[in-house]
Amino acid sequence: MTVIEPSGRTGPGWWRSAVVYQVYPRSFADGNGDGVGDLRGIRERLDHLEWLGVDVLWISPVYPSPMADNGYDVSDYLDVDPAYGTLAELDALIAELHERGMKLVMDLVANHTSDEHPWFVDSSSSPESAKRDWYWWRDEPNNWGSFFSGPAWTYSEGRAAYYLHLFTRKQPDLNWENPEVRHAVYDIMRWWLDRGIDGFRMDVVNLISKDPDLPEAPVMPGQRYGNMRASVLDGPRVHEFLAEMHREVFDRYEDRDLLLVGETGETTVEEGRKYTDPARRELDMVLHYEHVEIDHGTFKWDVRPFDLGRLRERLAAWQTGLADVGWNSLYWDNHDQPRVVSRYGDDDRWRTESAKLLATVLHLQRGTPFVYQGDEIGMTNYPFASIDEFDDVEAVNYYHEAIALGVEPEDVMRSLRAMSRDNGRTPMQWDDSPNAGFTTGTPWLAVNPNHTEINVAAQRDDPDSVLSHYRRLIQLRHEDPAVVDGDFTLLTDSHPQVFAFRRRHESGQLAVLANFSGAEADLGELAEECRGDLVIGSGHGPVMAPWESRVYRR
Ligand code: TEU
Repeated sequence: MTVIEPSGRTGPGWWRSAVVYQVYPRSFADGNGDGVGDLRGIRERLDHLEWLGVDVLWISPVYPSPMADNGYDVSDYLDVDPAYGTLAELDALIAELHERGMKLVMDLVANHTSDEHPWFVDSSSSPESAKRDWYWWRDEPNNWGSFFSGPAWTYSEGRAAYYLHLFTRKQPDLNWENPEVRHAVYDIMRWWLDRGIDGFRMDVVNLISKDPDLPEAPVMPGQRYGNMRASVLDGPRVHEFLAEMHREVFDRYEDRDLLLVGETGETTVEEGRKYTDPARRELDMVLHYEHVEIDHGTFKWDVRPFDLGRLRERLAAWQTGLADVGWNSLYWDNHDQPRVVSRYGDDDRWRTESAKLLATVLHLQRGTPFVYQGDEIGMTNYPFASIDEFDDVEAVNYYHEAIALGVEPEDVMRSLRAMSRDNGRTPMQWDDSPNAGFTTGTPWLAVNPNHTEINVAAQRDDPDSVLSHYRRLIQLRHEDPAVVDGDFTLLTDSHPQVFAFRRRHESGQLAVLANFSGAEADLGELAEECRGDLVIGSGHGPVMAPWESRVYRR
């Protein structure tokens, strides 16, 4: 085991004291008035990010794409889609970020390409294609279902065979068993690093290794297709592939402070330790899902009530599981999640309080926090009234599949309202003007009507705003070594309302107390923790107000 010490702002482990900000380019800021966010828009908003204090910007894909999945279907890895701008503008963004002391991390979608990528066009053209083994082809499909409803196989006329796609039919899965595929991906990665970017967020990287037999999968009650997870998640060669990627790519840039983040949906703590163990040289950190599936039943659309006990237990498991080896990423929201204030907080009466509380408990855990655009002002879910208001392929496909299976339309809508990814994709709310300052044109997805109240301009100069709170938390990470390196202990595993933990460090310790409820909470024995300086919060005494959060340092 290699322990990385100390966690300075540069050098090995620099990302331990860093905060990442995720931009979903389509919805962040529109610089040319066509209703779609773009690189110019991002560049015009860098003051906001610098003022907030974030260290790293991760942008969701801006590569040329038919946009079947909003850019997670890439048709050219070495360019920028005209909807977002040009390569020259991306170079300018890199330079401008570096001038401000920030880094740029790009999304790398390498589990699959677009079906319009030249590799797939070639592979599907004939069984004799030189790229015939670059994707997963079979004469007969197995019973797997796609993550986005429907079968995971589509027939290709040119090839007279079926190809595998774990997502939409426009996202064929690359065959990582083929070394030519792996080396083509490594070439792309080096090309971008040579251009000056500072790392990658690797999309669904724990799906790249499949059980090569592609065995039939169990069909769950009420489902039409087999659940392929056991054959594709954290597959047999995934660690080998990531170690190879590290050797072939990152080892060549050892003098640079890069960030290697893997999105590893539905992975376990045990696998997370392997992915992030510095001695194994795979990834710096993983984006796991357990804490954002607390309210899922048998599957994502089977929405269950929030359960504090489950959340606390899963977060603590990752904290303690990666305490002696590896490193956590910390996030609530991203472009695939509904807004956390609506989900685990209260987006009505206690909106500001619950947004601050959620920020506090996330940022003060051990790990690298990720702020998703709009988190910093407490953006909420959108009041969807009809299926026509949804854009996301996952939501639209699920709607049609569920209706065909006989689920009542109102039940489907209830699921979509709570869980749809479109909740996290509505335009960023900069001000109270008609399109929230996002665009001067017609926004591609509706702006949340609550932008008149929830927006950056309204919060920027208010010391009690959610925005000021985020800025304070980011500063605290930069200043307080206990936030970065302190250990983590849960202070209660049974309080029905309170999530409380301690971060102990040689420089002192922090106690974080959070009342996850709209009722007062009696701290009981936890009141002993209310000692030292109150660095976050304003409450006192053994009873916490609804959605109150406090942090003491001693
Ligand atoms: O997400 C991975 C992924 O598995 C999610 O789509 C997840 O299945 C879903 O949100 C929960 O049901 C990544 C990207 O972040 C996402 O935007 C892409 O759609 C997906 O991969 C395919 O590239």
